[in-house]
Amino acid sequence: MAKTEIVLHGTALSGHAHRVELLLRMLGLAYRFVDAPAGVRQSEEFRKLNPIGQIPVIEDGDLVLADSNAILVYLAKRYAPGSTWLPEDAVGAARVQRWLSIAAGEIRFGPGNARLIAQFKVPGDATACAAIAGRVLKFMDGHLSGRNWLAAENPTIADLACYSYVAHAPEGGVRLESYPTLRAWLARVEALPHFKPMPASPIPQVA
Ligand SMILES: N[C@@H](CCC(=O)N[C@@H](CS)C(=O)NCC(=O)O)C(=O)O
Repeated sequence: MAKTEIVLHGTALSGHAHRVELLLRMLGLAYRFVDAPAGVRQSEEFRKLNPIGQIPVIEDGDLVLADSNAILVYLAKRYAPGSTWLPEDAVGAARVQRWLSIAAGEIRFGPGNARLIAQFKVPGDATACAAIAGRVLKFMDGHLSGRNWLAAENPTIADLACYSYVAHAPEGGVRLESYPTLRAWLARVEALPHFKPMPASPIPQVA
């Protein structure tokens, strides 16, 4: 267990921070959430934690670590070594890594950015994001056919990394109705012990 309370810098509506909070909770680790909205992220103090100004960042004793997927890997290896959250064997680890890359790639630039454009007025090409979202969600729906989890027979950090921006895709105008297998997987993640939802964003896009 953690010797000290882990500090998580994030915001309530950041899916990148949400995935970290999910693993902290599921591993039963003591943590303190520190809100870091845009104004804070631009401060000199925050830039000492992460020079590129992004959340999430964790502080764990002397360690300062940024990047949601890097943090998931760290927490799993540091606090749950040998557990099923992150397999040790070559193929198992590579399967998880593949989905961490999809979370940071197609999911972020598809449903993730579609939500940023719709909810937070971040400039971007909503049509291009919707196209990326459609491709990756269709792929995930097919991949999950006959499987319960993305990368293994059990939940791994891959499922947590991919969950938040897929679950909140409708907030970016990306519908999930045509992906029943994907929606069943979302429900399985939500049924995991200690799951906590990310709050809904304020502007409805899809009824
Ligand atoms: N690769 C990073 C991306 C994190 C990210 O994009 N965070 C957003 C909030 S969800 C952020 O801090 N944006 C502010 C910025 O990029 O300046 C990760 O996985 O943690």
